[in-house]
Amino acid sequence: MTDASPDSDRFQFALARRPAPTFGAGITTRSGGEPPDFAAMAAQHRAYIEALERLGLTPILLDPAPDYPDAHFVEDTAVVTRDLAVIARPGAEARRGETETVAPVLARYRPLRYIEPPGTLDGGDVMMVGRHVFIGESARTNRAGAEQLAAILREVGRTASIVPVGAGLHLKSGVSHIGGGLLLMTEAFADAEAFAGYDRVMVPDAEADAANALWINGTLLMPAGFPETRKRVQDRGRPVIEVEVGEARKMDGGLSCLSIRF
Ligand code: CIR
Repeated sequence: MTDASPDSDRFQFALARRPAPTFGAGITTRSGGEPPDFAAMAAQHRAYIEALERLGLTPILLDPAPDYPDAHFVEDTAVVTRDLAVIARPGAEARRGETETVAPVLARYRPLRYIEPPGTLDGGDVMMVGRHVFIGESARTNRAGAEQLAAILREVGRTASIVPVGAGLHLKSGVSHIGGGLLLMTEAFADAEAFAGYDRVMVPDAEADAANALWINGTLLMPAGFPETRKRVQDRGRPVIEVEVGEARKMDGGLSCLSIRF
């Protein structure tokens, strides 16, 4: 197990992007059920930003990008640490242009580095636990992208390891750090070698979407509607705030995807 000091847990800013009315044209593996509803998405996004503000974060809001219907899932476009911002190279080609409006904004806060071809990397695959960074090798993040990020992070004194993501879109679709080295995870990651030795809270199969949660300044921001998971994390002493992200879930997104905390 690696150092789980709270280094990665105190945040000042949240970079986010208002959703565009085209959001329902984004990439999704879900089918059937209620179609995406823009008014509901906009309201849920507003409530999400308000929750981040309640947790002490100052929002930095980007304009909607109607030509990129997934662009409000801004987490995938960059990885930000105390020392630098790494502009990602999203694995879905249709999303690559999203970084162009993110980079100049992050450049005001951090020196920039870039993931270069043939590397691909989505921020949703990057989970920080203290000074250690887990990088998911997934359908979106390839080995070259993961290795580039690991090398950049090593330059600024972090350690990194690459974790195969066999289930779900991104690493953080199935596992989240919820403070003090405690991980919240689905059964799909229960036997992952990378997490052996880490204390964990298991998410029941029926609540798998609850695994994407955000530990922010001493409070766990959780998606609404997962009572068993909520109880399990509260039993481990984590204060919880819930927000409704049902519209983002229709598009394979969750809580973490909607912002970059730094
Ligand atoms: C996509 O497929 O790229 C978007 N519809 C969802 C991205 C979710 N992002 C995340 O989990 N970090």
